[in-house]
Amino acid sequence: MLATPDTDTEADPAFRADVLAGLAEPTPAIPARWFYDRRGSELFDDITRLPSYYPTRTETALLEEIMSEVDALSADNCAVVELGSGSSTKTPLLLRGIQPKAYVPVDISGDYLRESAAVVDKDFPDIHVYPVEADFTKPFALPPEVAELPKLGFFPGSTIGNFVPRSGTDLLRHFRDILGTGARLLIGMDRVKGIERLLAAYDDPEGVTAEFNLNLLHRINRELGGDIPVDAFRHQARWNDILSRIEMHLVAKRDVSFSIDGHSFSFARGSSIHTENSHKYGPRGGRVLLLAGGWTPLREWTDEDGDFALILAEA
Ligand code: AVJ
Repeated sequence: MLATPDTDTEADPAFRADVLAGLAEPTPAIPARWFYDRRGSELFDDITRLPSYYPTRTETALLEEIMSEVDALSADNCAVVELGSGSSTKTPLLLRGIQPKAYVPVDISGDYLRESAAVVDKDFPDIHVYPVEADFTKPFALPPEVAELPKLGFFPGSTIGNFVPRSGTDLLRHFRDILGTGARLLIGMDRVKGIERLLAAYDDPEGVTAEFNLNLLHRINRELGGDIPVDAFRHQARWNDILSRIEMHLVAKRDVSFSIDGHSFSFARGSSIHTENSHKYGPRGGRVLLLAGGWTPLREWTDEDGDFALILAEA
């Protein structure tokens, strides 16, 4: 008998399907969620520390500033459910500020999940930690231990901006279904601002965002057996005004052909692969999005310059 193949080295079938289907579209595009392999997650951490990438530090400072107000508006002994916990530094701020009874980090990456759960468990001995390994965009169950506790969803980072409004409202409704009527949600949204600052945040002079974007092609080569000549593509950030979003693209510097797992693709010079949307909301637009998703805004905070908003809403 032959030994069974080593499944650890097999690519995620969903990644393969998204790449092959996305590149064959008339407007080639790959969903932004595939940026985050180990290298991509490291590069994103580097992005959050760049001088031109204002969102992370603005949101973190804002969260610190408003914590006592959030605490006053939150139920005692609640369960904080963090949607996509990643390697967040914002979590301890919230936990220290409102002292919940339980913390439920939800993340698709088991590694990150165990890491953040262990850190919280050690630093907050009074908080029960119930990690859930799940894709927060798909149905999942909350641990039965938190069933009776009031829920506070936490969705920072402006991750909602990655979703086109139609799927963004679907996602908010999905959160409502999971957290239940009466739950609260603290959500971060990046605001519309001057185009120069937006473009600089997504095309830093250090070239980290370019590397983050191009890493997707390396990942395809690594995991899906592609032979993409990565140096034939360059990073581009565009402001799409009518749709109020930053788009990231990988633009072909020359005519280029490659194959992925037996499938052939050709890109003419100047054509692109659309790799990310990052929607920016004005005050009204952000609240309408929440309302359409089944959440009533209760309070909204921004930093002095109005660069970033945190909104507390109720289901
Ligand atoms: C993690 C989705 C909030 O859109 O600003 C940063 C990802 N992409 N630089 C964002 C990202 C390029 C980021 N989010």
